[in-house]
Amino acid sequence: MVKVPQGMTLVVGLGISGRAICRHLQRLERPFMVADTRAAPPGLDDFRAAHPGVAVHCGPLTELDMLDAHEVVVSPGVDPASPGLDALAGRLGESGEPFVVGEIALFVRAARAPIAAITGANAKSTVTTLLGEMAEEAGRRVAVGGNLGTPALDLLVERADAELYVLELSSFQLETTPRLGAETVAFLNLSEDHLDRHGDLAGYRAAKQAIFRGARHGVVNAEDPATWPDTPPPVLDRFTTASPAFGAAAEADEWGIAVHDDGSGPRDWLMHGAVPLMPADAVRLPGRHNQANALAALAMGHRLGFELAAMRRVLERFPGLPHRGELVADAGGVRWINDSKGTNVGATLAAIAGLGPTLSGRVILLAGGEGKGADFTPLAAPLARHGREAILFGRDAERLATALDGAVALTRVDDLEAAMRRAAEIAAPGDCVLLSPACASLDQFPNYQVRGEVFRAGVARLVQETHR
Ligand code: UMA
Ligand code: ADP
Repeated sequence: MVKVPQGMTLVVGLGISGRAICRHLQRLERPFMVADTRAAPPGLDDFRAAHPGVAVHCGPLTELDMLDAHEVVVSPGVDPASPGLDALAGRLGESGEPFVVGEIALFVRAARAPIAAITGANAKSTVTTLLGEMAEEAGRRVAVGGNLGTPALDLLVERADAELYVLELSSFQLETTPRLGAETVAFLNLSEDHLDRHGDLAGYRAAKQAIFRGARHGVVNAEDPATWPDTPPPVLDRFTTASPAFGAAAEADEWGIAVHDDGSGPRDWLMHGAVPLMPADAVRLPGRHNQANALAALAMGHRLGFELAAMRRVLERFPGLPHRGELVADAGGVRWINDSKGTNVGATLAAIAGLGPTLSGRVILLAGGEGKGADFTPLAAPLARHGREAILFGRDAERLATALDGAVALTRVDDLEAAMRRAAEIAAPGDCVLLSPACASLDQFPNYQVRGEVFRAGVARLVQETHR
């Protein structure tokens, strides 16, 4: 048994978040040591060089006696219920907070500017980026990060002059944050993801509900009751892709989409209650699901006092993030779309339902990988309506095939490259080849970005071959 010395903070995980936690503790001049469950975590030598004299334990956490530690700060990828940590559940530290916390708990203690935080199963990065750009366009000194980009604790030094923090927060980060106390938060949507960690959808939802703790303003999805708070903040707004309720009919301020005529003819507009904001088709991001994302960002930006004109300019120009519904090629009448970030069923559903109705042909779906225990059957109905074929690869190809059996033609292949070759053979003009795997990539790729890049490179090759 290795004893964590009296009063020392234990940092668990030597990844991006763990290293940011170590840098923060070093700045605070707090003594700490580090544990990683792997025998030889990558980058260990670099870490030792950056933190000489800091003890590092590699191997099972059950080999550590943590009881005399000051507190334990876990990386998001580390389950607080895992062996070695499970016995500490419910125990309080010297500060009165839980003994086991995460990076965001340390961030909340140190941050000196208001926080705007975004969670959901999908669209977090898109809404976080939109709100960050809106803040900049409105002239605010803003720091953007969290689960996306720069770790939250590094923002404290990289943007020490920030007057606003915009954070994307995952369920893993929220689960270990006792009280966020944000100025404004959004819970965008909920669908199955990370069930291998949270057990079931109720467990996943409960972790995300932590975003509302101490919040002064919240934004939720009127069409997705799972996002509604168990304990509502003082002010709550809702967004919907239908007409927003307003006046006496509204339970909360609603942001939605309704037909409006500004003199140039009736068309769909984004609305704040009865107030028209901008034509829906002026939002550069494609599809109804992205208009919902725009409304969530507008509701948060309004609360933060950004002027509408600045927020509109951002929505009119923002082209989207890579690997999220990204048009890679339009060749021979066939569109090739990279939605490699579609790592769960909810995201793939949104992609098929958003794209399907816009096509003269049909969707050829490339899907598969690590399904994280999800139920794939919700994909059957939209594929029956819009699909030409689903080409399946990766570890959970068989489970996908069982769920989609009878809904759409199915082909099983070994990997993404083979899936793309098959798609090129069967695609007809008007079709869309959509990589939206509904699965994590880790069985065959280092991450979803590499999967998306393999797709991009493969499309470029296929397009060149067919036009030679
Ligand atoms: N580790 C252990 N034991 C474990 C699990 C992990 O020792 O049981 C160690 C690993 O060996 C590794 C380190 O901890 O050395 C990795 O930690 P981590 O998995 O927590 O990942 P980080 O590199 O610290 O990155 C994390 C987030 N990753 C996860 O939540 C899985 C990053 O989000 C985030 O950007 C970063 O902190 C900074 O906040 C990525 C992600 O995939 C983008 N997030 C998930 C998602 O978006 O779906 C939630
Ligand atoms: P996150 O950070 O939550 O993973 P991203 O903005 O990176 O979110 O998008 C992830 C996936 O969700 C992409 O595949 C994208 O096409 C899809 N998506 C975007 N908007 C929505 C929405 N409103 N509902 C469901 N899925 C969406």
